[in-house]
Amino acid sequence: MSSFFFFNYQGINYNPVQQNSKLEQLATATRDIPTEGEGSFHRTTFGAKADNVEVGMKAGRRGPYLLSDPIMRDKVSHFDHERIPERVVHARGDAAHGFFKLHTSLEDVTHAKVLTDLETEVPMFVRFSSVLGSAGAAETAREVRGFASRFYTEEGNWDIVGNNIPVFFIQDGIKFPDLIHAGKPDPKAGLPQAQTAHDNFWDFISLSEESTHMASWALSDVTIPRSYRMIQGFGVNTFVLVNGEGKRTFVKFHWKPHLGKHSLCWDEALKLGGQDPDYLRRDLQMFIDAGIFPKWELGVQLVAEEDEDKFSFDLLDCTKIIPEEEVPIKWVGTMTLNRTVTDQFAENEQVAFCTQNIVPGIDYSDDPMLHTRNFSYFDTQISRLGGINFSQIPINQPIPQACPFLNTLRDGYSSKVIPNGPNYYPNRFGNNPGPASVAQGGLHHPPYKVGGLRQRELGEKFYEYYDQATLHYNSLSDAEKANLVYTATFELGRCDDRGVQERMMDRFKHIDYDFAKNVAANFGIDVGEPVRQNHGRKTDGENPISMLSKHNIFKAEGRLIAMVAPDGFDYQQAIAIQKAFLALGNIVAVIGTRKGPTYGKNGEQLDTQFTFESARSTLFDSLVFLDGNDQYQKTLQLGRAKHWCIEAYAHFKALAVIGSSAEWASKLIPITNKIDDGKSFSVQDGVVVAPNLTNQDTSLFEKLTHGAYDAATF
Ligand code: HDD
Repeated sequence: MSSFFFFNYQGINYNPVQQNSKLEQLATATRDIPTEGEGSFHRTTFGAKADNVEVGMKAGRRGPYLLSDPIMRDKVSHFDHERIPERVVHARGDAAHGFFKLHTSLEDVTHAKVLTDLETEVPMFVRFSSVLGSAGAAETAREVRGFASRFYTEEGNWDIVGNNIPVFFIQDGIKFPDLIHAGKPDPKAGLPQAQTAHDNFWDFISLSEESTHMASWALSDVTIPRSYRMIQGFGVNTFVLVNGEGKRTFVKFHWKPHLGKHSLCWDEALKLGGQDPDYLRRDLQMFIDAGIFPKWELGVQLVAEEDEDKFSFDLLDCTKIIPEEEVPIKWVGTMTLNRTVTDQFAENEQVAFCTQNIVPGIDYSDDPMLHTRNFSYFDTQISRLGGINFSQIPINQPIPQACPFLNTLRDGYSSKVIPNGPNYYPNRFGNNPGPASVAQGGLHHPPYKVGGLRQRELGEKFYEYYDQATLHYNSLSDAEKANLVYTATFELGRCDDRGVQERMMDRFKHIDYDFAKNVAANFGIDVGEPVRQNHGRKTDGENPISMLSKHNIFKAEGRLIAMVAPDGFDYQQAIAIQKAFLALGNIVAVIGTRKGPTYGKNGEQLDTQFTFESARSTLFDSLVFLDGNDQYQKTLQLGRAKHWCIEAYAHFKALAVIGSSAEWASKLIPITNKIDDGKSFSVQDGVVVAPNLTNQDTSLFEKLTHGAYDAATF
């Protein structure tokens, strides 16, 4: 068990993961470092055992260093070259292994095995990331999130390199360098880090009408996710599926988290940035290593080739979604992440996702972003990973049993294979690595009509920028709309250029007049008259478009629970609650006044993982204040303990206050500790209040945990 997490999990055993073909291949590249015995000597990179790795060779005991010392040179020189360029975007990320299991075949629209074979578990590697921050940036900064997934299929590697937002800022990838330059730190000042809250970024957005829709997402709560286990993923670009007859069908890919989508409060995100800059990485690893595996459903939206033009927007324009009410999502399979990486550099850093990586049965559409991306991802790896042979790095190799090395591509920096066979085709040797027909499983690009004048242009429908921005705004809940105003006020409040602010208010006016007025009021800007009377489609009723709405599912599952148990707590109750939460698939941390033992009211002992000082309420999804004796209650009078309760309540956490803690809490937060006669507990404003709870029946605690989560749903 690694010690990099907050604590060792109580009651949950590390769940060893089944092997799969990709993990087997990675195992052959893994070098275990023996801890003792003959093999534990340090060897130089040329294989010799070093006689000393702590003191170098000198001319005389106190004399100058000798350059002839091979051990020092080997060690220091390797160290000098340890760093490689970080990704130009998405530098900060975390990754995990897993597998995909299809449950609904798409055989009518594709012959890709991964989308038609219901039996095979396909190995996967997924990397979550933030976009602008450098490799060490705080993870709770407000950022768009990357969701890059690789399927190691028997027909080759297939990558969906997506984000947690279904659209993008720009329509043509040729603008990407400008977008990113505007978002990254200013070249003179070198700041700010991992933020869009500055003049350059909003300057670019305010001058790029097409960005308006994505800006409405970037300002929404999805940019401060609670966990990578709780984000959606979108392929963003339109791809094409191809069936055995060569028929083409447009497709958008979706990932939906089983745990629901869940965001932090802004105040939490700000605090966590300091309290635990690795919050999301730690969360992902902690839960996977605890055997509580995150899962996502893969969904597709399919549009027949002949229906391409029936929409008010262009299917090739990645600043637009296909609304679900027009094309429902078909859910076809489940991805489970069940193993963390062995080495961050070898796997997380060296994985080279490329949008161009497709398998037979999948093809590209003419989305202009996709085409530039197909160029860029491959291109960037050549400098980032030191040459053209990056596909030979273990994490990037296709599964060797199914996809053996067989081509005439040769040489280049750091080739890791010894090719034994002809290096040209066709050849006279009879072992030609030749092309495969469709029947033999070859990549198939069926013909379709392209044409027109050569020009630097976009499709006509690309030039409508606002309808879907309004659609997105309309589908937000009232709380989300209010947050949008706060966020826009924060982001533009960090801009000093009045022109930038004024232009953004104009953009906002195209999204929604009231929204623009509410933000503009915080800047003393008069937004004037509405721009359009009937702008954008409205959604009827309660968020009918699930892709857009937040769908906050608070479940007592996959959560981190703080159980407050300083000396004098009710031990029986603590154990029952802990069991109930663990059985539902949560991790429970014990909070006391000292790290180490904490003692129940009858002297029973539990180990704490945190004290009120070593953590804050922000780290947890839910807090339980137990019943306890006078000593326990005395501890709760500490300012810090009260702060935990008040802060958690302010952040809309699911809380439970039991026995004597109910009265204590009723003086801190707006709840009453009186409940109806005959009731075990009441749920008030997301807080389970149980002043008379003596029953240690586990099922009651299970109900209690659910009660708090049900009540916290808004
Ligand atoms: Fe990109 C990385 C997602 C447009 C150029 N991008 C990168 C990653 C994700 C995305 C998730 C991280 C991959 C990883 O974890 O290693 N990018 C997107 C999405 C886009 C998008 C959803 C819009 C549809 N990107 C985009 C354009 C370009 C790039 C238009 C260039 C023209 N992106 C890159 C890159 C990166 C990258 C420079 C940096 C590191 C890498 O590729 O491997 O090539």
